[in-house]
Amino acid sequence: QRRLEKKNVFITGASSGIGESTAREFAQEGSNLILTARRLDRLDALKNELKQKYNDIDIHTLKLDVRKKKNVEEAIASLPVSVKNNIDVLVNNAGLVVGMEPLINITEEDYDTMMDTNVKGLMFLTQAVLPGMIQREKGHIINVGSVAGKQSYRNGSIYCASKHAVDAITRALLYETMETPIRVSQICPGMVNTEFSTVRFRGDKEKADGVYEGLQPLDGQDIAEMITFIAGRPPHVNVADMLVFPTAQADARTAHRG
Ligand code: NDP
Ligand code: 8X3
Repeated sequence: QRRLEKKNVFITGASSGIGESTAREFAQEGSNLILTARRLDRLDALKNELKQKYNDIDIHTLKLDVRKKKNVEEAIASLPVSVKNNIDVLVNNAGLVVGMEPLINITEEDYDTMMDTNVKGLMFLTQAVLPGMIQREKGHIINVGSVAGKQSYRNGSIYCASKHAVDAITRALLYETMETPIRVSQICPGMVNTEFSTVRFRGDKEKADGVYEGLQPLDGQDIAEMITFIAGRPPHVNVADMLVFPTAQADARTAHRG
């Protein structure tokens, strides 16, 4: 059964990593896509590639920095009515960590970047999309949390705080939507080899590669397959929370390296 066919799927952070792979997986399922991120050129390249492969799906790309409520509202308002009034799945994926240092060294700018993207952005998107879902009596919000939302670790204070917030928001939304048919899910990955660590180490690719040395990390597609699995369950089934590690990982900071 192709439950995701013709569904309108809105993805934040679709220009790279998990979000980009998630776009590919939904496209394969026949879903229409609304792809958003700050790097529009990448989204357009992805759109062209997917349109060639699957010519019967609709794809919209939008330049969207999720940190500002105004941007989120304007981006959604710019979509055709038939799309903006029919978002079936929202994947709140955009997120990042900058730096790996003790709390006492974290700058206000880095704090704002992480919290505004990972927490405020997720809130703004949810506020923009959930009311319509409730009205239409259908919809699914899938939040990309992290093992860092289950566990804090040294030099990860604010990123962990932001992902604990995603965990808390997801759990609160379960109560706030339980009288409705709307599903709210969270997926919490461990190590996924994307641009994530390069961003964390401010562009230092060597340091980033070191994170995954000696083990096989997950890749974007591994998580994307989980996301389409979550979205593809029948309407009475909600995967509320899913923690996914590489086989060699046991917690946020414990892994076997061969
Ligand atoms: P990537 O760096 O590869 O992708 C991050 C995406 O977020 C990019 O598409 C980026 O797009 C987007 N993004 C960043 N800031 C903004 C912003 N202000 N507005 C809109 N989009 C933004 O990393 P991942 O794919 O790994 O990360 C995706 C999610 O997965 C994040 O929420 C991350 O915290 C989470 N995660 C990642 C793990 C990992 O090990 N990789 C593990 C657990 C969770 P652009 O720069 O074009 O705006
Ligand atoms: C990313 C996973 O462990 O690097 O969210 O924080 S971790």
